[in-house]
Amino acid sequence: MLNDLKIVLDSSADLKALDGADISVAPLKIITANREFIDNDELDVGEMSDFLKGYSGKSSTACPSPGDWISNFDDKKFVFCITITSGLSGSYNSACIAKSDYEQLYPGRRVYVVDTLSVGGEMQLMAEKILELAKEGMEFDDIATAIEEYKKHTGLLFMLESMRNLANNGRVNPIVAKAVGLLGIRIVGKASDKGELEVLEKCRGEKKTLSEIASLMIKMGYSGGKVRLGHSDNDSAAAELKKQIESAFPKADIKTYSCRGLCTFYAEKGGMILGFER
Ligand code: X90
Repeated sequence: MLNDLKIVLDSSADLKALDGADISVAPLKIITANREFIDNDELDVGEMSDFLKGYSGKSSTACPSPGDWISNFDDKKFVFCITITSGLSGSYNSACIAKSDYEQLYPGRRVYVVDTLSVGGEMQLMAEKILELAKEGMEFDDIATAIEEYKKHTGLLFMLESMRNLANNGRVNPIVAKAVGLLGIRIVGKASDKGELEVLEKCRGEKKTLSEIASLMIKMGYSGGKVRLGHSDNDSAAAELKKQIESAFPKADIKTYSCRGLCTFYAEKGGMILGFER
């Protein structure tokens, strides 16, 4: 199984490598009037942010095409696609088309598409789980079943200081977004059961916001498992939150990282996105 296995994530997962697994990334794109950024290894995320800071025109994003997905399948017999929530993007749809094309073209090969109903770190947890089960020798169909079960035991919280790009691209209610920008408040939210953005709290100071996130995690069922914590140019907040979680759960497996292009575009400067087990 392991030798025949490919895990393909779209770039909203913020993953570049996974020890012991053959993974690839299908990039999303960030599009402006005069420049297009492909969210792959070549993208300089800092340079993109600087450009966007000085850019006031229209900007949007685009999900990978079915062809973008298939080109990452690498002729492998067993492929798992891990997509950003179908509630906010067409990526899942593209991956489903890629699956049916690939399976038709190469009888005997199998593709399973996981609609994570989430983004970022929660997607990483699913990739890690697939690898873990494959290493244990589990069969393809059983991994597919197990990952749907695992999905019920993971969650996603985020903190945003601006929702401008989310609102401009119709991914969140513009009235909610405006309040965040105008009042300088931070919002804390979660991925809803349908895989949409749900605002939970509005907070002022960063410190207060971080302890709010920590208590929301526990309320959602976190009890010391894995946390994959991404941030957009906010190393200090990520480190502080990690410290807070560790003080309650000294054995917690927490990794922090910088967001790639797609999440940087939507989470904007200061934003944090964390996936965790519950
Ligand atoms: O297909 C596309 O063009 C991509 C659209 C993606 C839109 C949402 C990205 C969200 C990134 C922001 C906070 C987390 C929200 C989570 C809700 C499930 C991160």
